Amino acid sequence: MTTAASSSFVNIGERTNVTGSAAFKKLILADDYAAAVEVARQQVENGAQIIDVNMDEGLLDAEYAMTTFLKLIAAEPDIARIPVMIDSSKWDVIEAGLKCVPGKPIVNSISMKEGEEPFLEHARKCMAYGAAVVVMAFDEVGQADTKERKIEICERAYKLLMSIGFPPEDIIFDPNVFAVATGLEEHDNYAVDFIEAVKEIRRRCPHVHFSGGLSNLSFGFRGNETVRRAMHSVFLYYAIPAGLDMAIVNAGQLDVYDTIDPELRQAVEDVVLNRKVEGEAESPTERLIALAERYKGSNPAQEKAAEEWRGWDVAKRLEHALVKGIDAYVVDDTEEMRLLMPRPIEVIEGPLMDGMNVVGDLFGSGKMFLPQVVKSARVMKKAVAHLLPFIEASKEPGAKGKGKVVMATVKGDVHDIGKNIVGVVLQCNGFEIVDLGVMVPWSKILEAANENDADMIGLSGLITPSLDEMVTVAEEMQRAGMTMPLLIGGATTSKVHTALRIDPAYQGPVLHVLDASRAVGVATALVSDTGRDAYVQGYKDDYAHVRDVRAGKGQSVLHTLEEARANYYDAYLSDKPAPPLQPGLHRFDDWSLADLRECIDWTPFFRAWELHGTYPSILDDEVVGETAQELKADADAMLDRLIGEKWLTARGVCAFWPCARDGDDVTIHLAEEERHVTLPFLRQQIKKSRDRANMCLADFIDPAGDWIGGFAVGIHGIEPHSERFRADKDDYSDILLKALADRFAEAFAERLHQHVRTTLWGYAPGEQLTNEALIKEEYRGIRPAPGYPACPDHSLKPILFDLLAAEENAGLVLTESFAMLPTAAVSGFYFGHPESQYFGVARIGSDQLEDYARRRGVDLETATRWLRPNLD
Ligand code: B12
Repeated sequence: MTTAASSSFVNIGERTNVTGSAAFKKLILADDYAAAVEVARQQVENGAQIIDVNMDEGLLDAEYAMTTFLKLIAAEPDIARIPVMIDSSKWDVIEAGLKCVPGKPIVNSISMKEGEEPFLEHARKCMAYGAAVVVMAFDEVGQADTKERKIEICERAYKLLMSIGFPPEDIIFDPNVFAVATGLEEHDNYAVDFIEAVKEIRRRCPHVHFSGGLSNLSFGFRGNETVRRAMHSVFLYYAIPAGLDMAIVNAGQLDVYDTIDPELRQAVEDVVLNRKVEGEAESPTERLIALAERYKGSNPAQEKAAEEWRGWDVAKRLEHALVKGIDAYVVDDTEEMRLLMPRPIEVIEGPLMDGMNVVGDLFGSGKMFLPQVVKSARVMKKAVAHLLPFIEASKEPGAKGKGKVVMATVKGDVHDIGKNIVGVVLQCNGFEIVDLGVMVPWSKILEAANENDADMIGLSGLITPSLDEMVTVAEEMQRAGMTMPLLIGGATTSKVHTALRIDPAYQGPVLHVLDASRAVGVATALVSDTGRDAYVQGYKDDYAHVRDVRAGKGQSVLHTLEEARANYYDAYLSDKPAPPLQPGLHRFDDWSLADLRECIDWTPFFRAWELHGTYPSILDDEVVGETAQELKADADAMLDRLIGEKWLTARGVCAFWPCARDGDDVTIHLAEEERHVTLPFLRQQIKKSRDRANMCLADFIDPAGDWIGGFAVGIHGIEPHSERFRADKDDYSDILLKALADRFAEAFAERLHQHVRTTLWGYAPGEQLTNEALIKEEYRGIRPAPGYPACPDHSLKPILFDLLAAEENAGLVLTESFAMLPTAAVSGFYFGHPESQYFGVARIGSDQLEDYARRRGVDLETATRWLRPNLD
């Protein structure tokens, strides 16, 4: 930038952040700290003047990762010369980090989100460590969006900090950079609000500094780098003179203000400064959106390459189409190739397989990502479909694959995204897949494996009851004297469960496979003539080792149920929510999909496609960013269509009931029906360190009388579209649609909960949260779902469904394993007490098992089956 003020402006390096950089996360997860230190070094070499370190990732011991990394960079003089920003949403991690930074650290961040006391307690600790702090403009009500709220919160925080003697020069306010030009008028003034608030806060709060996350601003223009860069530069051009003195930014992604195309610069300035031109019909946002089209993908080199490949020879064109996932010309090219080859089968075995081998190699070496591979599969399938009639007509045997895999989601379970992804990836690598679909009983799986002379069986399952069903399949394979390998996959499956329960049930090879990328290596090894036995033995040994370790390892120590109950969570019951404003049952037959689109949590969507990172920063990630942008663009295009053409219907129901806690049960009183319904909950029994309670959801309910709610939502209508895509050999669109339906289900649950808090139950009428805050669940009350860790027993669903008449009111049904149909569905309970929180029940003792069986009125065997995951 060319501005006088920019010389004192501080860039905060953002690449040593596991939530923002997939590459860094990969290194940390792989324990490759030496390479991770190099990332920090590169940041410094590229001009970062502070480096932000964040280790908030579910799979990591964040405290360990933070301290290990900080100690390592402290030992590198060229890195240690610049300050470190310890970035975490968990105070324990921040504090652990503070202990290992030799120089002056910066804590990112503290806020008044949970009130003044925790805020001041954290501030005092930072002061004791001599740390500077980033103070977010966030209070008990929510994140500040207007100029007034930003000023009010920052001034209040400043006064509080001054009252404890906090050095003002160690305060860095982050008044929240939000997206502008989103199409919503209320967002138009966000940048002006930020800039003006900074000016005013600087006046009212002497000596403080200001920071902000720049990429949020241009969020609406994801995928359009030119416009995003221009927006960042223009924003800084005005915000720096106002007082912004640092920002989390990729310095390489800023343009020099004077070199921005003047027409674009003018349009961006009008947006950033919210300058409406008198007499102009178009708003600044509309003008920028129209102009932005011109810069979309405006990469001259790419455009030239796009034309060039059509001139290559046909084998090369086929390879290119496969690698790039372009299906526009594949039938013509395949036909051209067929005419050149003596036999149609050779087109598959020759150029098409060669192209897919390139795809397989690129995927295997991490240079291609799952969405691209699934697109490649679509191209391959279309080419093969074109050739099949010719192959059949010539009465030749089909192409010889690497091996045949029978795949199925087990009985009672309805999820198939994971299975379908694995199937596609294996097909791309030359395997033939016999896909039996979902809810497949063991007998059908065994039958299909025998009939097709399969090389292996692959089982998938998402919810814990499926784990038992997998054991049944293994037992039946053993009984039938089969020897073929059994692959196990799906969200709740694990190496430990496979070792403890499935492997012992079957003498043939049993292999737990974590994800689609690994499935190829495993399947290939299983069909190899040479390495197979040693490979399988490796797994058998590994599982035996897991069993030995388990046997030798003392289990976590449990309280007796009585002791655990005595250590219950003592919620302050006077704070219980008032009775609902609109009690009774509420039915929603067609919730607006456009509304739900607004509150989609995109991070799990990317994870489903094996693109790891947090949305929206994943779009800018240096490794997967481009793929993520393409995937998001495809998702947006499908959303436009499916909303415009009304493919899906969001149906839901919720209700509130008077109730009381009775031990670990919550008893619902249905006065009109003159009956009681009992909701039995489970209590944590593991002995805790410090004075932590042994929680049970019933603890958040008043024995003297209270209220509880329930809900069930589902997304209907996917089938005809899914079938259409499959008939068109388009797995990519099929998986995309299913993943979007899941996002809608989750968004519906979130949106309905919000409606409940603000309106129906109405205990939080003034709640105003951004979508980000909603996703982070920064609200009062919880909605635990049967199957989630606080409420792990899926068998509560029939009770909930009965209370809600969920089939009649929302068209939802349960399978024998308590999975819900349609698949994209969520159900759960509402707890409104301000202290209600999520937790994991974890392992329970046999005393609680017996007690639970008694409370449910079932025999011990049934209760054991329901609670098995909490008994091991
Ligand atoms: C997204 C999600 C959903 C989506 C739908 C998921 C779907 N269609 O698969 C929605 C919002 C609809 C949903 C609903 C529910 N969910 Co949910 N959900 C998740 C979440 C966050 C991610 C799952 C996912 O989509 N992963 C991406 C896909 C691609 O991965 P995948 O299926 O695991 O497949 C990969 C691998 O496992 C492997 N693989 C899979 N199959 C196979 C097969 C073979 C042969 C091989 C080799 C490999 C392989 O390769 C795949 C690709 O890499 C998980 C938590 C988590 N982090 O896993 C909870 C989770 C799975 N859900 C859970 C629960 C409880 C539910 C509900 C029952 C809650 C409720 N009461 O409403 C419902 C059930 C819905 C129903 N219809 O019955 C629990 C299950 C635990 C349990 N105790 O059973 C989890 C683990 C959350 C938790 N921590 O408690 N959920």
